[in-house]
Amino acid sequence: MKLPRIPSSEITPKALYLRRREFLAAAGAAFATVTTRDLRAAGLDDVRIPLRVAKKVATTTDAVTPYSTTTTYNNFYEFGSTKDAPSKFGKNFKPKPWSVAVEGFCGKPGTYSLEDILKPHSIEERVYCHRCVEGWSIVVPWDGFSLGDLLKRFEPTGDAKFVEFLTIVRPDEMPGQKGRFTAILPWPYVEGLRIDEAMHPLTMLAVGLYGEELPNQNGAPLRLVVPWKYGFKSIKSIVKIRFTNAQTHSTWMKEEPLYYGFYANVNPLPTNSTFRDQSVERRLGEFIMRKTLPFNGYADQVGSMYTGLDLRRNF
Ligand SMILES: Nc1nc2c(c(=O)[nH]1)N[C@H]1C(S)=C(S)[C@@H](COP(=O)(O)O)O[C@H]1N2
Ligand SMILES: [Mo]
Repeated sequence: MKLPRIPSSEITPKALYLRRREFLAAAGAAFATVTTRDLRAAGLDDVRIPLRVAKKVATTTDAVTPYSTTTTYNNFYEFGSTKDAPSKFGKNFKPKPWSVAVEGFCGKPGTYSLEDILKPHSIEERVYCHRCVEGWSIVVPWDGFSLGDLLKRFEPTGDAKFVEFLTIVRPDEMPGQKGRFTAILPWPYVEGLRIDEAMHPLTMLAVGLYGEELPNQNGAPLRLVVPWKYGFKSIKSIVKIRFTNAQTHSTWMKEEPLYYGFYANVNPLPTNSTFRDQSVERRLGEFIMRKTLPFNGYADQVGSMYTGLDLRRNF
């Protein structure tokens, strides 16, 4: 596993260091060879592995949401449909080893290991507000890199008008995917972006949060973060990237087409789809509702991509 990281002995908080030592004593293993996977397999599922973050980018002055909230209040239906299901039932999921298949209109299709994908990119931390269509929001320091920089490496052709992303299907590790009656969505979870949205410098692929590797419940080992769109566009545990010439028919569009559209830009104005009020939101941990900002506060950077598009109809 070659995620860029500082040797854990140098920076690991003492409690974790001691727990690892216990584990190692029991396993009789050499310290340097222990991976997150080994630790999780040993039942130390609360281990938090630091990432080497090259650069921190301040994108908001809003207070950061506590780590404990971000990692226990989740939507990840593959593990169940309640907010605590992903952190409770995601523990057996194995995010490594991992590879991503790249398909469609590009010069370099193929299957890439996570290590291949990460190699040339340095990890930046960007604090982005994350707004769910359900009306809550959180402020998260995401660690990752520009999606556009990665996509360029695959040499998309002129026919690549959209980029599609698919989540892994692993019913044995994902209880929400198991069984006729409990499989709550059509799997795999699929999302898409227009190519210019995908190439926009604010769009990132996250491999961590709060300076640490992504926990399973937040989409390990690789998830999308699109700060001006509703949370559901930010697909987790990505195993496939496809360059297409047609707009993606995403999971939530299939599930509730009158409510979820392809664009799903954070849009406090009424749309043709608004069954619920999108004009306000509750920051988790706060009591007073906040006004939702157009494009989640990133209108200056991204608004021009939508000029001429009727966002009332294209919700
Ligand atoms: N594969 C997959 N990705 C997903 C989801 C999901 O159910 N499955 N839920 C989405 C929704 S609705 C939201 S709000 C965000 C939540 O991300 P978080 O739990 O890291 O805050 O993930 C999105 N990505
Ligand atoms: Mo969401």
